[in-house]
Amino acid sequence: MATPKVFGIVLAGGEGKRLMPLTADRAKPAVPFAGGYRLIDFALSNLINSGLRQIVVLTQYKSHSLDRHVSQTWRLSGMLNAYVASVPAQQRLGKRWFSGSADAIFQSLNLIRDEKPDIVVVVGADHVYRMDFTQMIDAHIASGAGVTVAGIRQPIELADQFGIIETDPANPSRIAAFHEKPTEAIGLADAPDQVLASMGNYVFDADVLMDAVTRDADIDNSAHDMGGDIVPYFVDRGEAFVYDLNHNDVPGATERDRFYWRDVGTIESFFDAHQDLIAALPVFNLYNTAWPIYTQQLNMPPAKFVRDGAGATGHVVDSIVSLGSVLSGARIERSVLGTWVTVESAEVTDSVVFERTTIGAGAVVRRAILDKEVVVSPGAQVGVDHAADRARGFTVTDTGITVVGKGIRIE
Ligand code: ADQ
Repeated sequence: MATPKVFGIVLAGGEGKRLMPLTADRAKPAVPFAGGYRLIDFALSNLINSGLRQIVVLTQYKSHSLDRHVSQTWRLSGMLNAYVASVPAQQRLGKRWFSGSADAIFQSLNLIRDEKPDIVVVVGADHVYRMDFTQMIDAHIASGAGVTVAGIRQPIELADQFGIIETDPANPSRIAAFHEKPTEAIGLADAPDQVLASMGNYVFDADVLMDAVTRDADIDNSAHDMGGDIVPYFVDRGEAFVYDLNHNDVPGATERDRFYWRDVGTIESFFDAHQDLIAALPVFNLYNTAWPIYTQQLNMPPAKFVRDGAGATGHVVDSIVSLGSVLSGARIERSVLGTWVTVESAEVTDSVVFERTTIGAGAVVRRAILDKEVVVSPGAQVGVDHAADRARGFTVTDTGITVVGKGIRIE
């Protein structure tokens, strides 16, 4: 095939229940991450860096801030027919919303037909990673697969969160069995404590994808789910192949983040993924200019670090501080601060703070996630006494992470 024409579909309609309260009024792909980014920026940056220029984002649940972010940030050139278009569920085929990710594609087939691509790349919208899809597309074309599923090794105890791939011993690229979120899994032959998980990223020949979701739409007892229904259909026919992320060579990757991939579906994983960003030699390096992660940085002044009113200096280490923030005598360690955050002479450790949150003098914030526009009053404490946090209605996870929802004022 000459250079194939590739179309991108980003599935961005999931609810993200396990990230509550951060998804109380935004879709999971719109959840802020790493200061000024949103989760969807990782998937979109990977597609753009891989050369795709026609991309649709299928949205459904609480899509307003996601839609606004995509339309404001991801404006490509109309002249070159280059676009990232956010497409809400529209009930084009009857009075029903998307009933699953495969149905979202089925209801959007007109978008594929309009572009007439050779290949369609379908990706999720809520993972932090770098990946060059051109390499996966090459592998897909070389194998002649119906679908190629991106895979990555994960600890076996996480098997129930993913689609689990068993490969054919005679041909390790071919998927012999696929179990969507199994309660029990068998470890890999060379690593019994690991499984090969689907990353939720797929490459299809366009006509094959269109046939599969159209066929699936007619099956009454189907959940119309990419992982639960479409992939198993190809596995049963012996036409599903896996592309292991370990074969992906991304420009500028470090030894540590070469094969980094994190599903940030839970508060714990969201919190841990932030900790992966902040070390001098981070587990995931945001500073790789050869494969940039894009977002929109509006016109904002630089972050500023000053003494507090009494002239005392602050201390900021192993942390990320975003544009527009002002820290006055603040003591910040192992934390990620979003844009326009102000911190007086308070202590903030092991925390994630979203945009426009203010933290007053003498306050203590430990192991907490503060959503946007939270006000921590002078002297107030968060993450210090979990019983008190729960009594105030905050979410406290089993591992002791306190989450404070958007706009809450803590006295
Ligand atoms: P999950 O992420 O649990 O597992 P799902 O909830 O379907 O599967 O979400 C996949 C993507 O589709 C997400 O980006 C979500 O936002 C989106 N999505 C879900 N429902 C949608 C709808 N109705 N309309 C539009 N978009 C929708 C999947 C795979 C597993 C794989 C994991 C990897 O099913 O096999 O292991 O991803 O995280």
